[in-house]
Amino acid sequence: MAIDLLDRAGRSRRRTATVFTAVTCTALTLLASSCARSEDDVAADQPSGDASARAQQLDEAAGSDQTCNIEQFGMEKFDLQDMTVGFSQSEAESNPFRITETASIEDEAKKRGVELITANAQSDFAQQISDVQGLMSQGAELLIIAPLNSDGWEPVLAEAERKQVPIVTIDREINGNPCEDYVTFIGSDFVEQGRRAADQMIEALGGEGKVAILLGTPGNNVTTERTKGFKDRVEEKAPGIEVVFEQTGEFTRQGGQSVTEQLIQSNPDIDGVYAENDEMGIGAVTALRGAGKQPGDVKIVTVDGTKTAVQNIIDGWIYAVVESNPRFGPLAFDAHESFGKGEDVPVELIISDRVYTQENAEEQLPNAY
Ligand code: GYE
Repeated sequence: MAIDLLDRAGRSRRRTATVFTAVTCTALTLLASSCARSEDDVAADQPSGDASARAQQLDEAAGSDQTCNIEQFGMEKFDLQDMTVGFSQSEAESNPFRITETASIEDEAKKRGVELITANAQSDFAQQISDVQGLMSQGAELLIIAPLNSDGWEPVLAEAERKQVPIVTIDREINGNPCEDYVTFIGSDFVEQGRRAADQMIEALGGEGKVAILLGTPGNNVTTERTKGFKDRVEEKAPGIEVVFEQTGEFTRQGGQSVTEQLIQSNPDIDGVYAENDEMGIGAVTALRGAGKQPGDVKIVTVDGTKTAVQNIIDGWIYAVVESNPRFGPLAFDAHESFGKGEDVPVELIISDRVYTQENAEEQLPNAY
């Protein structure tokens, strides 16, 4: 069954203040009228830890109103079932976000009986460009790309256009023109993730203190937007909090650890650490432990929702984790399927994420990855 991704195109999409009031529904019941429920309802009536509780849910109030269909794109309709799909993964699979994302794409292809070929660029952007070109020359007729960087895709976009290969990008954006260079982007609202991380930090510190930011890798919209959301919210809501240190930990555990070791040297009185992903936050915990700190001495807020990070909330080392759900398989294949049928696909499909806190970490741990 194709999910009508596109019902939502006709709806007004005013962004809501918090995801708790946003209308969400599971990928499997996407846009059926019965799915207009709040995240609270979903959390309340689904046993935690089941597959539907873990599935990505669209935030129907978010995203742009623009849609794309195959006629506008200048292609003939196709049946997803007959196509070979190429998937390009950006980063090494030491990060659970990447492991879960790849598994979700592979599982969905298997479930639907669609042929899939894959490549992993191991965090090397030149490699990713040649990976995607390689996927096309191996016969990929549709692409799902998890981009490492947002800029620099021109050679791939030109070739995809020439070969008429539609692109769906997941988790980070490719800078280009929707419905010309790519069909749709599926991912989180990263500015909102930054704001929600700031809300947790403000609460943890009672609105006062010195904070460090462990930035993600430069060159992608995720890092830029998670930083912007955090800083804007702190400035607006908690002038007593000062960001005194910012450095990239490259989205890796080792990077987060070594940057935090430097931080402890230069700012021994640091009160809070905002790590732009869980792996860096876990690295920060190792550094703080090594410096003789106790759980809770420095308030740590992170983004992703890995099992290790949520366990660290239970253990008292991490204050809160804003989720970034990497289970893209169902929505990515739905998008290609709807597009192939000639339906209107929104050029942005924004998912809603939960927040793990001290109150819910134990109960919600089965939903972490
Ligand atoms: O949060 C992080 C990964 O692009 C949303 O990249 C993704 C981010 C994710 O390295 O763990």
